[in-house]
Amino acid sequence: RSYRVAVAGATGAVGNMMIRVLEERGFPVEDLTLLASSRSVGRELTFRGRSIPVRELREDSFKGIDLALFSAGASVSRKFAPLAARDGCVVVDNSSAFRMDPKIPLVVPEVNAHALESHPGIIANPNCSTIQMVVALKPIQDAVGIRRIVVTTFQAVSGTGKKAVDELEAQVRDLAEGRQPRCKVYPYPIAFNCLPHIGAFLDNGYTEEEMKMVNETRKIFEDPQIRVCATTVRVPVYYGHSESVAVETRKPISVEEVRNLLERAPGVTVVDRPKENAYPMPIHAAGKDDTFVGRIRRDESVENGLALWVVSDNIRKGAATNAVQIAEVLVERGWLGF
Ligand code: 2RA
Repeated sequence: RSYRVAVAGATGAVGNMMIRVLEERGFPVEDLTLLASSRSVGRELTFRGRSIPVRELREDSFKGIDLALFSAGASVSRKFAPLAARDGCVVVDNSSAFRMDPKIPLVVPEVNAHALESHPGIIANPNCSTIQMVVALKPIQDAVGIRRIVVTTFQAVSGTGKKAVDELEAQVRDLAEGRQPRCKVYPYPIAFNCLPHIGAFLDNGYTEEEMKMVNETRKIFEDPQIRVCATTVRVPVYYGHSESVAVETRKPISVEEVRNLLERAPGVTVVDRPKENAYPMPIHAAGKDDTFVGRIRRDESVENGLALWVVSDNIRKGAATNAVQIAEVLVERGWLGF
């Protein structure tokens, strides 16, 4: 059977990618409804060779819709996702609105698909930087348990949105031509710079993005004991987040065993031949759906320590592809109703 699908936030970077991924993966779409703010009404986007008009997102937009993929910001999700669910539409929400709600499953299909079974009509897509990390760490968590994670991220500007991609491009040109770089999206130039500042700073000295990695990891692994210290950094890369991940496992495991586990892990591609200059990089991960892991080595500074380098396309697996994969599991397991 096929389904009536809606994308809310269709004209954004992630919304656009959701449409492309639905098409690429041949999701059984009977009819696609594209929803966005009134500013975008009149635009048309292509799906399976047909132009589809963008309609204004309204309270009654989800009547008769089976599945809605949301990526329009937390405030829009908070307002419209419950209305969609009330109309019998299953929502996969890419915003942060419901991720920490105990009643709402927070899901990466390769890691905790089982959590989808009891969904209440709304399912939360985790933050991009969390998704790639838990995909890479899942085999290690299952094999020997994880006591502690120390992660530093190197996040692409596309995570902020199209305006940030345009700003980086403009700043590089400004600097190359001797002009002062224009800064509208970030407080400082991002070109040839690194900003240890993603999301608002909290009273504990961490940013919202860093606390997402702490809290979401614990929820997805269903393990509140895991200790996580995150530093999230914006870097002048267009697509693809990179992460330096140090892990303390509960039981010992060899680097060879870790590599073997990762080579067999769903959604993971191991690129780890450093002597041949073979390691994951955004330039290779962008445009793909896998999570790329390399630089696998022991962390000698602690007992049972491992260090990894993890790279993935933040718009695809970090957002759109993960959301569509959740929808695929719902269809495969007959969980699209609720
Ligand atoms: C970012 N993870 O990279 C956040 C939201 N996509 O900006």
